[in-house]
Amino acid sequence: MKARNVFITGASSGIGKATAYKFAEYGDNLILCARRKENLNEIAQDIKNKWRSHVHIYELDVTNYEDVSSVVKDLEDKDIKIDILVNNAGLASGLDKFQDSSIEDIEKMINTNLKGLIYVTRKVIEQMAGENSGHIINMGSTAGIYAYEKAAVYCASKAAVKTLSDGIRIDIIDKDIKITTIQPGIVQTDFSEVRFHGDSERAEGVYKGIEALQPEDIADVVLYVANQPKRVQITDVTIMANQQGTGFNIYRK
Ligand code: NDP
Ligand code: 8X3
Repeated sequence: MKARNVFITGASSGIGKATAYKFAEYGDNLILCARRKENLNEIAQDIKNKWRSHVHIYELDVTNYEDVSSVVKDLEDKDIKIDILVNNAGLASGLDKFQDSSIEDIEKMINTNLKGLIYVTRKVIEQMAGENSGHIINMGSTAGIYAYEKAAVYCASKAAVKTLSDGIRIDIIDKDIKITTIQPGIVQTDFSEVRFHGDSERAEGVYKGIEALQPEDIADVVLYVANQPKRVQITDVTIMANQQGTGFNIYRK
């Protein structure tokens, strides 16, 4: 099979990084984006040492539409067509009752999880529509299905990812483009450390007493979704830890 070009946002850690390794191992080429370029450099080098993948890296803040446009333009100039877009960049910032939450945290989540994802998708889908092929895989969350306390804005941003995916799928129905929402439950990554603004002790507490999902578990699902025959479009996948009932309904041993 011909190697595909897989564009992954938020590839510098966690689920995005694991997804990069999974596609590289499978034989695909990568375009990796995130703000931490030093992480991307290390990942790209390691992947090139292990497999044959071509790896392009871009320092990119998805909240900046001009920068998003420049990256997509640069790829076009290099005649690199994106076959699969994994919109993974995202975060939670703070865990506070809505009435106590800071506007900085709120804006960070909306700008990254929603506007950033829209910016990247809006640019990339033009190219995919021109090619009449492509697959967009958006990282939602169980938080988008089940709201939980002190996370109204994060949950709303992830619910929006699912709704956006469904809306785009309808609009692009006349093209051979697939749209998928992946909705993971609790995955052990830097997510909680970012949410708690670098408080690693508090972040560790989130994963105590539960065998959380690992980033590779989600990456496996992303690859599975991407490897279906042309006629098969997996629209949504929800993956929870075994000790998870709903999003934040967790049985801790
Ligand atoms: P990590 O913190 O490990 O990874 C988040 C990634 O997003 C990093 O690579 C980070 O890169 C990138 N990112 C954040 N902000 C921006 C930005 N403005 N521009 C570009 N990249 C950005 O956490 P996860 O791997 O857990 O999170 C990945 C996705 O999975 C997120 O969308 C998250 O909401 C979702 N998710 C996570 C779950 C979990 O329990 N961990 C469960 C369900 C969904 P950098 O800082 O270098 O820019
Ligand atoms: C991240 C999962 O349940 O911690 O989206 O919000 S959760």
